[in-house]
Amino acid sequence: PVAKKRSDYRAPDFLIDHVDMAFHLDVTQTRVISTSRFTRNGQHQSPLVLDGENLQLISVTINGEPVTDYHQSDEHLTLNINQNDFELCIETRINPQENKTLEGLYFSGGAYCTQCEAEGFRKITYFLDRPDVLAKYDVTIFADKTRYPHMLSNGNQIDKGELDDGRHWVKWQDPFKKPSYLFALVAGNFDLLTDRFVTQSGRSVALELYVDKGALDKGHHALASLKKAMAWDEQVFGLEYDLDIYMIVAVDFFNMGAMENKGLNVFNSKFVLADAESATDDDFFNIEAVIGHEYFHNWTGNRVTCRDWFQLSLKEGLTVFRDQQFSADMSSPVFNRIKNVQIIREHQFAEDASAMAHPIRPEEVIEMNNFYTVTVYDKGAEVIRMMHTLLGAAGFRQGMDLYFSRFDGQAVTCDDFVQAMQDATQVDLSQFRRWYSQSGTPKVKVTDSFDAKTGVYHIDFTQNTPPTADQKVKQNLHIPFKFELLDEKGNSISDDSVPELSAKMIELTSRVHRITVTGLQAKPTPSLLHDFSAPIKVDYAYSHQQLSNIILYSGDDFARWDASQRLYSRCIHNLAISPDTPDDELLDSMLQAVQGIFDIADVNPALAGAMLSLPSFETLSQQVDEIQVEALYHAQRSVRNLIATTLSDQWSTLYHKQAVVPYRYVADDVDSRRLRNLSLSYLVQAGAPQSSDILLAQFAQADNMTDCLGVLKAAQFGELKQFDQLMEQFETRWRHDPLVLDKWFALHANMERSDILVRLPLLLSHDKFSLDNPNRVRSVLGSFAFYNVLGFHAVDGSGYKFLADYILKLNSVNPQVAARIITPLTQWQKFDEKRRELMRYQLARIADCQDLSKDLIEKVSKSLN
Ligand code: DPP
Ligand code: ZN
Repeated sequence: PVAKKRSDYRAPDFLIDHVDMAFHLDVTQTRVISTSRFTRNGQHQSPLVLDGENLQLISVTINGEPVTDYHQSDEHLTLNINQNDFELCIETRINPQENKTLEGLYFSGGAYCTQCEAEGFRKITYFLDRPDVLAKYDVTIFADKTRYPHMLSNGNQIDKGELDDGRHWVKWQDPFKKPSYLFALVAGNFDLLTDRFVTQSGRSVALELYVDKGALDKGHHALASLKKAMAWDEQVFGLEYDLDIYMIVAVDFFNMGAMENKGLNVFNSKFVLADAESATDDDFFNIEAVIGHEYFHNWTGNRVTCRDWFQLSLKEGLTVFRDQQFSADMSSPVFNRIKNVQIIREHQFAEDASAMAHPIRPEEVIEMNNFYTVTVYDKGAEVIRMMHTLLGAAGFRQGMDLYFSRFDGQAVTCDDFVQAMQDATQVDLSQFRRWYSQSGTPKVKVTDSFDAKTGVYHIDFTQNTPPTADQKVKQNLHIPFKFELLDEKGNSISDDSVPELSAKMIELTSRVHRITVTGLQAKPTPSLLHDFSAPIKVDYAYSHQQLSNIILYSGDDFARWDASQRLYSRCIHNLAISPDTPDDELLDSMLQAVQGIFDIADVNPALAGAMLSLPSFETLSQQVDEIQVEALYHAQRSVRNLIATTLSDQWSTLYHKQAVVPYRYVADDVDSRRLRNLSLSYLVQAGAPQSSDILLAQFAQADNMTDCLGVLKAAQFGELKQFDQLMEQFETRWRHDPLVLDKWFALHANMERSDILVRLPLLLSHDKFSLDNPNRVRSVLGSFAFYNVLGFHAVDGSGYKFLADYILKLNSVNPQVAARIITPLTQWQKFDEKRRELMRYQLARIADCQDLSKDLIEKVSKSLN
């Protein structure tokens, strides 16, 4: 396969302004008749080249006349046409039941549904399947009335009827022009939850949530979240919903989280269904976030869409930023910010360090599905956030308003977005644009010096972006860097003659930036990168004491958390390097800091919950040049053990302080449950007296999944003998609930036990395991490969081989999911030589496979380069 390049963009040769589609649904033989009005775009004689894959072509007519002069290949249908305006009617046949890729039209648990982003529409009919061809759609669906009472598509239902043979039909019309990737069709027999939302201008919108039969009670949180999102977008961005109906359908078989099809979102049921018993606080949180995300796409994605797929971050980075702001407003801002940053540090930095490194606007793509990445999404959101920081909330809003007034109804580029931000505010973003074209994790090295005699303090910020696999030469970036200087009492130092100090922000643009402050009594403590104001790494040689000061006194809660993480990281890396000669002074100051955090728990439980958690193995990995797996893993455990045992009384107090109240998903209770389960896990790890009684009591009494899963995780991590028995009980109780069973599978796959590679095959032969179901695959193989450190990285390579074996099986079932779970193998660069070789060996094995999907070819070949 050949890569497409961003620089090769050409406007389409033809445009389509209207499509009329008829679907005669049949499990193996669905007929699709699409009639489109085409116009030639510009002066040229080029043929019409339509995209299409896995389609059985039945007939083609132009302006009602049958056509036989066409050329068909695996990916295209080419027609020589003289007319400039014409109507093309194409009938194709497709097989939804055989479609395990879950792209195009497929079957999920007895219902038909579609997934067209990025390039799935071409598996439904021959079309100009590219986001810059915007058309109006009329869609008529025919199917058996008893089995498929609900038949949905985008827009408004305008007609319906019945046929003599037991089938019925429904006609939908979408008044908005849209690209084919936003097309959706669903047919099935669902339970339906309805509600209304009245917009700020007084229009009443019908809200409809379609779920599996019997799951109605689990839909309320999703629907409430939708209403919150609709109100929030009006308040914060002045954006109102534009159709009379908004539908969401939950399905069990879905490659992604959810899809923002115009007026008809299709969701992975994981991001819809929740009740106290079966869903955790995190599930409730994620549902609200994803419902918000897809809703916000209605403006940032649907009304203004992408010109080509290289511009994906135009809609995704912006919409992730919007959903992050929404979540922050709905719960704890600092906790949310920490979550966002953890994703960047665990996964995005790892992507930058791998062969898959790419800028948020990629330059070259073989399979577009491979670019729905943490870089495009999450770093993309950080880039939007930096603009928000540079322009201020009001300036950002002006930029958004201009963006919509300029581009509503169009397919545009990232440059268009930045230009609107710049034109609305007159802030010069020319250097800032490099964030779109430059890949990699920038580093800012901070050094300082203080002259006690003169009271003069210099602090230098030096930026540098190390080369990445895709790009050797890097330029200086425009980096908003928030910070403050603390005096020895912990007060923020102000000095009107130093504008960066008053603004608490430096805009780094050149390689080195120096600030000088005079008249100081003592060397200050720089508290750096407040609120993670840029997606970068910061290097400064903090003393232990300085870190403790920041934890206690910084005005920025994010910085306080970050300092706690630095202190833990330092202890862990130290111990990993010299396990036999621990730095007692360092460990003492860390333990003292933790003592202090217990006090924070009373006033800011959300912050304390985050501060009492150690950095993950993935985060720690990004802090070193070469990962020493066992040493790092055991050092992390030892430090945790030290905190658990030394402070076991405090953990016990913290545990018992958390009142057990009937489950509600509200911020205070969520924070309290987090502290309770964190304490439980430390108590169990310390083997504290009564800890297993406490644990068993919590398991027996919990009225909610958060506390129940808290027990299982603590028992798993603490390697309690009761673990297996609890898991058995859990399985018996939840076998019928696929989403809960996924948690059970994941807990097994995460177990750091020497016999994990004996247990995994048992899991995969479990009667509820299926390679066809992406959630199940992710919960077993994904959890193992991403999070089972010792198992996956077993020195004999057995973990790598195990993953590779399953990737090869998955290749022919669902390439998109296969290409996602291969990610940990592609990140071999930072491991020791032996592991690098073993990982590359498995990649080479995969590369040798016949019939490898484009998705895997792209990732494997890049990784082996
Ligand atoms: N459904 C995916 C998302 O919303 C792709 N658009 O991010
Ligand atoms: Zn999205």
